[in-house]
Amino acid sequence: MIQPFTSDPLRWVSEDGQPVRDLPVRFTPEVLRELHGEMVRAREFDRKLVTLLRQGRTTFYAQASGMEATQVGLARSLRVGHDWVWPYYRDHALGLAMGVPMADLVSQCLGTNSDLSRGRQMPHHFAAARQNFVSISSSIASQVPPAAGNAMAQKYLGTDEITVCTFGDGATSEGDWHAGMNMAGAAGAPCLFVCENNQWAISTNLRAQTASETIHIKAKAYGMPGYYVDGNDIVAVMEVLGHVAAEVRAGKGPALVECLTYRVGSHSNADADAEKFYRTREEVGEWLARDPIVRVERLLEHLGQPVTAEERAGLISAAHREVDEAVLAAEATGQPDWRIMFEDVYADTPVHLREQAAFLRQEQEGGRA
Ligand SMILES: Cc1ncc(C[n+]2csc(CCOP(=O)(O)OP(=O)(O)O)c2C)c(N)n1
Ligand SMILES: [Mg+2]
Repeated sequence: MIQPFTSDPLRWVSEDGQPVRDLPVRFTPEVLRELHGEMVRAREFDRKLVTLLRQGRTTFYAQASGMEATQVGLARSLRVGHDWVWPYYRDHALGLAMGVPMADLVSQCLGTNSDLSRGRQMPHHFAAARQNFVSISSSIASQVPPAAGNAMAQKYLGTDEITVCTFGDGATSEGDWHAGMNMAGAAGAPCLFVCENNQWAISTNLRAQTASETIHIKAKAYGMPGYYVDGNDIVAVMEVLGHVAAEVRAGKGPALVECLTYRVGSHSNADADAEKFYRTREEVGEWLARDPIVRVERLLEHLGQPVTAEERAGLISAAHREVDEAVLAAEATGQPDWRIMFEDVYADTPVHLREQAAFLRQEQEGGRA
């Protein structure tokens, strides 16, 4: 039974890889291996992108290391390309697991000519039309009201799509979050709100963020169920999100799911190496020991189907190769030139923009820039 408003996070697999409830039959060793592979791919994507950042080949990146079970588990709980996703800036593991092409993701991070947004967005703020994955906004919680509106439209149109809206724990202190939750609740809109509670909003700990004991409890105020799940247990994430997504799809209104997890890396390059000033090494160490990837490995070991060291190394080098190839292909397309600033917005460029373009052309051709 999957109940809302539990005091402890719902869990299927303990930290040492033992099932604490019956393992649902769909989690065969083959499926668990697939999930493990996707989580390793996302983890290695982080590693490679942090390196690219340090090399100055991109200028912004926010790691999701430690949060892979939540994001990959969520990807597996939606109907990709059918449901709509209003994500936040740490959701590349979600995007990759939903089938956003590595080449598109890397191109966006590098802002090359192959980037679908042609370098206009902040790096690491991608969108994917085929996956109904809406362009990421950096403004915390700004995706929540439009996600609620999207879900209201789905209800009025009578589709069987749902909207999924993700955000961090810090986002729940924003006015936009409350406005969006309230509207979705009042309208009975099919919106699945997923809080990726990594317990920190840059340097602000959850305990300083809210006096509520948990995030999911806030759902009560908006007339929707709130679920609490161990976000480092991919089986639990998929069981709970699968169940809740089906309820939302069945017309029972919106729901909030809080996935309790942890970011083991820095918030972004904005606080790289600064995290030692706001959290202890011991705390990070405790959560490293709860690694969601290792948990699946331990479960597979328990099931008598261990992932061998060679297999793991193979997965890591395949992910590195995939990123390297995407980077080289993206960089080969070059950087967009200044003219793109004036393209793709107006069918007929207004006079003030024509004047600005002419001014810039003169600057460029005069060799001053
Ligand atoms: C409206 C707004 N205020 C402040 C910021 C600066 N800022 C960027 S990320 C962040 C923390 C968000 O934390 P959380 O929602 O928990 O997500 P996490 O980064 O932990 O995944 C803040 C305050 C912002 N981007 N937008
Ligand atoms: Mg957070």
